[in-house]
Amino acid sequence: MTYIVVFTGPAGSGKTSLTKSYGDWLRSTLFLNVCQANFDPGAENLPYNPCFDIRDYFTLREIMKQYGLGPNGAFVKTVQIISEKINELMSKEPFSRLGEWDIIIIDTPGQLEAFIFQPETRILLNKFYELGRTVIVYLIDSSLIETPADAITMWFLGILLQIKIGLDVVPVITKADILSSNKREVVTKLLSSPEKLLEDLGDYEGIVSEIIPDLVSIAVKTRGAYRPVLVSTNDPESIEELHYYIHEVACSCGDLT
Ligand SMILES: Nc1nc2c(ncn2[C@@H]2O[C@H](COP(=O)(O)OP(=O)(O)OP(=O)(O)O)[C@@H](O)[C@H]2O)c(=O)[nH]1
Ligand SMILES: [Mg+2]
Repeated sequence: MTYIVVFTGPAGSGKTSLTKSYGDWLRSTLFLNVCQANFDPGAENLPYNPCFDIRDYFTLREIMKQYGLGPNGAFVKTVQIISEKINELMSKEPFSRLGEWDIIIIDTPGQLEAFIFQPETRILLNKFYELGRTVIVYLIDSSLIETPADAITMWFLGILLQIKIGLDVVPVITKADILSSNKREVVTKLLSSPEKLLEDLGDYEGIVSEIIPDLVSIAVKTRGAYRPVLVSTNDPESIEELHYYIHEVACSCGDLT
């Protein structure tokens, strides 16, 4: 069965870079038949050679022009168009001949908030589930995490994604190479024992001070059995770790803790 790995995450979290480096690693190390598929109609330059490119059908710029929309409105429109054309798109390579591919990596658009809040996103992601053994990875950008409160907020974006699409999402920290040891501790706590973040949250005033412990307890409840995986595109060992993590999740075999 073909594996489908979908990289999602906020703008600039490293989806495209990871699509490239994970795909390259799978080819050079495991000699797998890998397809890197671009679903971002706004992408300008891709560092990989896509086997599917949504820009062959339409681009963000074309939609802006055609519908007289700004970039965000056009982006919302592109998600709608993808869902309307879903059957047509899935009848094309690589989806039409899945058996030829060991793994398809899906690079998604940068505007996660638009992507999450579009009901059509659910249609697209569920389609992947129908086609293959699918893992949706939510990338948490190290560079956006300065404090424990930042870590909790990033976690919640992932929870929102899960709620909206109704599917499990696996968190992974990106850009591990730029983490100082303090920040590494914060992100590791976030994924392994979020309750410990409470000790480091510091003083908050008013309603926030009451909400934060509740948010942390939801993070504890929703953490699941995921182990902290920190990747860096220039560190093959971390890419290998990511791969075995994805494999375990896809097979639901092995202990993820
Ligand atoms: N230091 C470091 N930088 C990285 C890493 N991965 C990505 N970047 C940088 O982060 C920036 C954004 O990377 P992209 O791969 O374009 O991120 P993206 O999520 O595809 O971005 P959008 O599609 O625009 O949302 C680029 O400048 C990358 O070079 C990493 O592992 N380490
Ligand atoms: Mg990208």
